[in-house]
Amino acid sequence: HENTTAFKKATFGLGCFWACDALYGAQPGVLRTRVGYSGGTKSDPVYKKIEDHTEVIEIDYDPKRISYEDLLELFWNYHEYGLTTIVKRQYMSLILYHNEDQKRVAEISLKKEAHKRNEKLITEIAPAGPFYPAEDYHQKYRLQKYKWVCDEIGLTPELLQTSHVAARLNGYVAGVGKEEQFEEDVVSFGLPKTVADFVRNQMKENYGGNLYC
Ligand code: MHO
Repeated sequence: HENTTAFKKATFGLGCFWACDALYGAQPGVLRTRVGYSGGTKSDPVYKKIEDHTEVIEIDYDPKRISYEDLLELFWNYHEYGLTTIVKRQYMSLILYHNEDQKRVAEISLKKEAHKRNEKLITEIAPAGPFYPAEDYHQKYRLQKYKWVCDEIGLTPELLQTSHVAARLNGYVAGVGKEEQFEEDVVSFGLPKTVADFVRNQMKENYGGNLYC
């Protein structure tokens, strides 16, 4: 419940959601992520029939460790298709706010960013409505490429949407996140050596982030 938990929710669309999942998943202060369809009016969209919805990421975050402003900073800087080119609704630039405070911060942030770039940005800001989780195979897509890793640490389809460990590893394998942070996670999560070695190697290979679809 909004008022009884320290965590807050943020919902963004900034292109293919596989990339968003990896970008946000490994940020300190992010508890969990899941990808899905939102922002439209039709019921029960699916990947093959997304209707008027957009691919979005839903983030549960600890506002004491990462602010909404920080999340927006990442948002502005990681649009695969940029902020000025109109793309289909599936990949549109979209901020879905969960309360008036997020709305206000997002509007200010958009103005600032447009001013900084000296361009009109296509980003839309709207209230968050129903969120439809995407099919299992889209969740933690980067990590699921390595099925043996998911099996090794017991990631069920449900955990792919709820697990903090899954969110972080999905970011790490795409090259997001710092090495020191990863080494701390290896210890605190008790990652098996095979998994830790593999992820460490992926981080090196994708150093700096290999996000896009
Ligand atoms: N070009 C990507 C898009 C995937 S995405 C989840 C593909 O391989 O289908 O929209």
